[in-house]
Amino acid sequence: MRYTFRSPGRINLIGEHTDYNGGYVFPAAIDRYTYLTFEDSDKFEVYAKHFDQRVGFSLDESGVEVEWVNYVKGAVLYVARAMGREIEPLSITIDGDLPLGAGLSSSASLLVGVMYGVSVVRGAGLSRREIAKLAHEVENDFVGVNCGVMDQLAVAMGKKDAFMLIDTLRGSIEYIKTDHFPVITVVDSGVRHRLLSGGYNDRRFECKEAERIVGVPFREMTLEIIGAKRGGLGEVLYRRARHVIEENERVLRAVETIRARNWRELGSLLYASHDSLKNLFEVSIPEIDYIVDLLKCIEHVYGARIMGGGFGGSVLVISEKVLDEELVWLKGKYMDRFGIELHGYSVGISDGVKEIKQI
Ligand code: GAF
Repeated sequence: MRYTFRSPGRINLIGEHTDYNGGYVFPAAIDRYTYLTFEDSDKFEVYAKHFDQRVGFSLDESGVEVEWVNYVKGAVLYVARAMGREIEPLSITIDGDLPLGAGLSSSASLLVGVMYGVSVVRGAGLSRREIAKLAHEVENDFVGVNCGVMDQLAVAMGKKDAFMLIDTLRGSIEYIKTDHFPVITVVDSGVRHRLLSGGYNDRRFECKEAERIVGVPFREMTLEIIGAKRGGLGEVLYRRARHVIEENERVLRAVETIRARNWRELGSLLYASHDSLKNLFEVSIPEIDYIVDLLKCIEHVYGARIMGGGFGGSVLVISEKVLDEELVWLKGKYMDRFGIELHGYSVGISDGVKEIKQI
């Protein structure tokens, strides 16, 4: 038997660097996918069309030299562990149209896709939430990327035409429908971020430090509380804490603007989030700031901001109309300034991981 699954990427409308601080995030799965095919085999092996690489692996605890294979190996290993027994070998083929390293969670898409596929094909019967949780564990403990849980939840539990208001403290998810939502465009800066080597782990550490010094968890912090501790925190940690507090508030306001279909107001929140990620959390880069500044000049753009972990990746844009000649203009300006090819494409909101074929 041959089974095929598709696992989406994700966008995050607003709520950045809040998921590992017990805060709110507001992601959605998108119609850019990793496709995974599973077949019985006499050994575990994976072929990735992106890299034209075929690698065999065993299900021991050791890491593999080829970095991307660790995602696959870790995913299979953790499902086998959850089942509490050995599983029959599989040959896995990976393909897709989800750009890698562009801030659209290609790694969570791969992890969740492999886990969901193995779970179905080998009868583990894991729920989507269990898969998201296990995928998060693989990324943290097996691959060694200290990310939060937003991406795995979005990829595993996304629903067509709905954003997900996730409270990472309680683990609750509320689906907010997107009828008449503006056009969503992803503008890829072409600058590749790497969570492992980037400043992401530094930010996590700084947030922990801020919490320790203030003495209350982020969700109980207010601007007054951190203002009173500003001396102890120092300017850098004060800025980090202020971003997290205000970003959580922005997520909740964003939900209200969607309910009221107030797209200008939602756009302002996106711009405010960008300013905060640039000036307070300091995870933006000049290339991305340039793109956001140019987008501000386009009348029918409601808002834009850097998306994901930062230090590269993509800009999320919401606009009244599809960006067309505006993208050509952006591309030209960006090439002149940085000598980098820019790519922009509109995305739709999709279901989470699912099986698409069995032959
Ligand atoms: C990356 C991480 F994987 C997420 O968990 C989240 O922290 C995000 O950066 C920042 O909001 O995508």
